[in-house]
Amino acid sequence: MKLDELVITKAIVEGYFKKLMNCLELDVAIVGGGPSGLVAALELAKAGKKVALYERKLSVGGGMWGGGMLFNEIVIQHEAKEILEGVGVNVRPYEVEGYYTADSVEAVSTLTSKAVKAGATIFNALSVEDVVVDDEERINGLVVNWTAVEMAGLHVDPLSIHCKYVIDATGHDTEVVRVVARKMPGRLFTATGNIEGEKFMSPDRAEKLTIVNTREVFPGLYVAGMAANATFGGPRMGPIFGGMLLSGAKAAREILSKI
Ligand code: 48H
Ligand code: FE2
Repeated sequence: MKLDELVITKAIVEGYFKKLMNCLELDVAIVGGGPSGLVAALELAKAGKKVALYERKLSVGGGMWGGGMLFNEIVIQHEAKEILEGVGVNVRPYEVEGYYTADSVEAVSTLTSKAVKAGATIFNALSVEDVVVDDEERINGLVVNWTAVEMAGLHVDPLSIHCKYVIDATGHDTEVVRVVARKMPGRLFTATGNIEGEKFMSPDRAEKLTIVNTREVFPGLYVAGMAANATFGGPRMGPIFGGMLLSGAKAAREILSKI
């Protein structure tokens, strides 16, 4: 066959346009495609909800690709084993009981593939820069722009989407919550009403607190993963990823109980 560059161009533009139009009104919008965001997307899509995930970078996976200090292995604890095994990741028991390891590239790629096949739409290279708030001051949408626009520092206005719930899964920087805290100071469901900030490394406490801290932080906005600890003042845990996976699953479960 003779290939035609205009057919190729039209196929791409039309395909993307359909995805975009189909995702203007969502059940759940997830910001950040690290381990917590990917698991949340997977679980919500499996439950039949309309879910899209927005990721600033070209690739999803966040901090999981590099394992610990670029050694591309992750550690997970017993409680999270089922999440990775459930999607078919090879999880290997370590010699100390309760600890498991997995290849980080296999974990990211498999979770991503399963989330997409379950029906989640992933928009990469898009950055979330703000939220939409309704008349009752409940978050009901996101404001998004191309990452390329953000990086170039261009003054280009963004576009918006609507959703019933937002999950901030943006990691250490807890970016969506940060916008809300800046625009509505003192209104978060934290002890001070503001972002408490991440604390020093303490894996055992951190992993447990990640789950406790996975909750609604402002009407319509949940936090998951590292963003949950940064928002509610939990410690960091280093390269153990069970808490991130379990947190994404909890955020999905809690939202599913409401919609
Ligand atoms: C679109 C955005 C935006 C934005 C950020 O950091 P992540 O991997 O997030 P988690 O919480 O799922 O996992 C945390 C884990 O990777 C980690 O760092 C751990 C366990 N650390 C322990 C320690 O002690 O350090 O992924 C967040 C993703 C990234 O891909 C960002 O690019 C993306 O969110 N992101 N996407 N719009 N405004 N902000
Ligand atoms: Fe980290």
